[in-house]
Amino acid sequence: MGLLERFEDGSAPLGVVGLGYVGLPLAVEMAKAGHHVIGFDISDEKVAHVNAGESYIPDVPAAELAALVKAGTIEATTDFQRAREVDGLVVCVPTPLNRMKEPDTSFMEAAAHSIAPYLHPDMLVTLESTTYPGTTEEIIQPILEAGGLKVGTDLFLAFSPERVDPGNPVYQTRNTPKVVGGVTPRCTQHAVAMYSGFIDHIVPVTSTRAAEMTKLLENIFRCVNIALMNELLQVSERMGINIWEVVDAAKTKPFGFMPFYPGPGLGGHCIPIDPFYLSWKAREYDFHTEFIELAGKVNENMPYYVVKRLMESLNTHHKSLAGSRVLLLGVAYKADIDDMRESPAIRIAELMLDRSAEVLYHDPWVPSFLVRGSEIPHVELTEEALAGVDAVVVVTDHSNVDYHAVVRAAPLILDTRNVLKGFDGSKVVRL
Ligand code: SAJ
Repeated sequence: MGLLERFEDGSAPLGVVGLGYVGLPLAVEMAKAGHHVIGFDISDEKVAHVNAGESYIPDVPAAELAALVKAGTIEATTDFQRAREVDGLVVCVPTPLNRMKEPDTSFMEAAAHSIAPYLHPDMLVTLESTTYPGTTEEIIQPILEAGGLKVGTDLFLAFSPERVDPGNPVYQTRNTPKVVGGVTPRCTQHAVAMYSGFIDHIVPVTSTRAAEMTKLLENIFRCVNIALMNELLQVSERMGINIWEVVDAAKTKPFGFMPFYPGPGLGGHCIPIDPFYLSWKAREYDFHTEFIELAGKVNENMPYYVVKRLMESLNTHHKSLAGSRVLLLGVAYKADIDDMRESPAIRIAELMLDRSAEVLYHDPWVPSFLVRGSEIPHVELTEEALAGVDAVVVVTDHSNVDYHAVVRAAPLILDTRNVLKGFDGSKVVRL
């Protein structure tokens, strides 16, 4: 039976390289559809957790994983030689930026080198890591073909961007449409056949580059629009206009508008990073993606703007930032999650420390907040603690916080998220 048929009837053993917030949910969906799944990771700890049926990804219920492991449909290993046992292999490894804000493709390359020796004829490999157009064919394909297999004839290769939104209560791996683009039409055909077995809606495009660019468009769209709101926030503040009221009014337009909101800066492992994958590659084509660069500049400036507004607010209380005790309320990169990656709270804390403020924090999701290697003291939101600071800065608007208590007890609150909408009065300052 051919590979297409083995994908379609679920008999094809599948593999996932990288058992993180993308890879583990994907492996579970593959197994729930009946495929035998081998999860590959370089982390002994992750492999041990999976084989013990212990989920370390909130979107993967432990009971579900344990049942699949017990049934023998999912197993994990650090032994990449076992890649020879699968017919389809999906690579889901990180694509960060290096210190120079340039793409770091080392994780993808390492994954490709780890599996290349064990590829066999009639096999599909797909890459899901967010990256610049050209990565699949310029970097991954040569590594996979080094052993003599030829993409498009005896090996199939495609790109399919991950669209995992951790914690999203509506959209998970199975019901989020999946874009796939192959090196050749037959590669696309095989990728569509594999993903169709465990994802409801597949969206084929004509090339790997189109698929790579699709993901970048999705996230650059957010980055640029957030930067636009951060710029409009600043001009509105100068004009004495409440931008939050304006956005709420604008979003009553039932067509042709999508609300974004200003904030303290851009956090997370996608939005602040993905755009720079494109702007870096564009230079190879003598093209400067000025929108992206400008958006990056505006967003990167927001922590400085927040500290400026804090200093101005303290001044109205005849206080200087130097020597003040400031409580950061909510430090995760967005509400109701525990992820600190690229959180603007980190930069805000650094800037405050540089200006000799005493920094404290409270975040029900984040038990430890390290800034330049030092622990920022965590305080409980007691009336005494709130009355004992000179200012509170709401950096992230977690829902499980008693904002009424904060407004009652704190002498001054700078709200960077408009979570105190409706709380008026001199001590609440809206960004
Ligand atoms: N932010 C704003 N203003 C906004 C929206 C977000 O300042 O109007 C800030 C957030 O506080 C955060 C950063 O931008 O610091 C990124 O927020 P995000 O809402 O874009 O959330 P992410 O980073 O978790 O983005 C992910 C992305 N998902 C994938 O890449 C698969 C993104 O494409 C999703 O659209 C987004 O989740 C989502 O909608 O939740």
